[in-house]
Amino acid sequence: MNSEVRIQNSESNGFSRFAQDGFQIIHSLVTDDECTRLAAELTPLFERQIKSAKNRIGGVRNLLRTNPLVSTFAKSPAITGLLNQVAGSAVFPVRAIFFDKNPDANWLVPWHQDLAIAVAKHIETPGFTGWSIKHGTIHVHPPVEILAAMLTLRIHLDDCDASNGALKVIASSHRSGKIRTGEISRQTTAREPFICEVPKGGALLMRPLLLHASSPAESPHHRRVLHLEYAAQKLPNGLEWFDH
Ligand SMILES: O=C(O)CCC(=O)C(=O)O
Repeated sequence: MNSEVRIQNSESNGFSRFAQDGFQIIHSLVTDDECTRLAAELTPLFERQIKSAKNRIGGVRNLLRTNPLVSTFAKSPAITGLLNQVAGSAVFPVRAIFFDKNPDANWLVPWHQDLAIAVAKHIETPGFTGWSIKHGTIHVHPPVEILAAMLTLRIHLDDCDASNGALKVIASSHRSGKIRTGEISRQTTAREPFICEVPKGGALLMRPLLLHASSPAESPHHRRVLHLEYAAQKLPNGLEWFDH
């Protein structure tokens, strides 16, 4: 793999690069107070999950449904207003997950795209494939148009740098649509990843189709992220987003 380099991609030029690159770092989005409130609410949930899951590390899921603070935050005009502007249409939150990479939960995630959405019911529908149940919730791979219109906003509640398990991405890879496995390894060896260093209170805005991965932290301390996914359209054929 090529060595990882840091290139500039910040909101200093507005969101003009977002369509091309499929991601953008927003250096300051959430106040210190909001970070503290979210961290105080969500960290104990993650710790409880780790204790009960015994080594099975995953985020705390379904937070739009179970946590009023997250739900209110995800729907706040400050956040949706920004995302509507980037999307060019009204978006709404459909999934919220809390991740805390730390000494007890120091995972790696291989290169992938986020292809699955959570839905309320299994209704066979043309273009919807790969039905599964994850963490008790029905998931399916929707047609590429639905994924391409979605936005993911990852809000950082701690400073995150390259040594701290930052997400790495392949710029513009979202423009290839759904990428086959062999093509994923071709793109990730041929291209230099961008390491998404994000300060506390900042956020990474990205398309779910963007190739991304993360390494374990080298000097692990908390790397808390509230991961919010937004959709731009209703689902067809009576299907419904699980968390809308
Ligand atoms: O937060 C991470 O380290 C990885 C999360 C991720 O890859 C995902 O949500 O798809």
